[in-house]
Order: sequence, then structure tokens, then C-alpha cells
Amino acid sequence: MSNWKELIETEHDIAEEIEEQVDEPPRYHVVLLNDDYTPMDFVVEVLRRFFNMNSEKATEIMLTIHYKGKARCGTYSAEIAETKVDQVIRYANEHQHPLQCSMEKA
Ligand code: TYC
Repeated sequence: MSNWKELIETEHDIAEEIEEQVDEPPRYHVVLLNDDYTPMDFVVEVLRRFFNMNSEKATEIMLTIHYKGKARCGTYSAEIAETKVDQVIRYANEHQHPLQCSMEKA
């Protein structure tokens, strides 16, 4: 009886050790920043186009940025987050808006 208990406890300890050793890849929040010039409609379009939000969610996040200074738009692997940041900045530049986008470690 006590042998079974010890065996189960050992298995449990080994499983915990393995879990601790398996490092999850780091994740990053993509953040949009407020400014005084980018039109609200353009920010809503960006949130729909690059972050797959519906109009209601995009409007809510845009207003959070407008009133609080910034908001998280999504959380991704490093490569995907970098691509989103590049795409948003390029799209804003193409439309001559100063909209800024950055990433923060999750
Ligand atoms: N503050 C801008 C305005 O009043 C709107 C805005 C919202 C700009 C979010 C950037 O990330 C932003 N037109």
C-alpha cells in the first residue's frame, strides 16, 4: 500500500520537474498609442484590418486608447507581434498618419 503511494508521489514529482523544464516561448502584447492627429475612424479600421476585431470591439479599444493613452490589441509570438507592428506603422505612414504601435513582453 505505502509502495503504491510512494510510486505515485515519485511520478508526480517527475511530472512537475518536466513541466518546469519545458520553457514556453515568450509572448508579446501589441500596443497602440494615442496621438492628437490620427482620425478615430482610421484607428478603428486598423484594429479591424490587422487585429481581426469587429466594429464594436474596435471602437471600444480605440476609445480606450483615446482616453487612457494606450491599449493592448493582441498577444502573439515575437515574430507575429513584430510583423503586426511593422504592418500597422507602414499602413499609417502610407496614409500620412502619425499612429504609433509597439510591443511589450507579456
Ligand atoms: N486621439 C485621436 C483623436 O482625437 C484618436 C486616436 C485614437 C488616435 C487612438 C490614435 O491610437 C489612437 N483624433
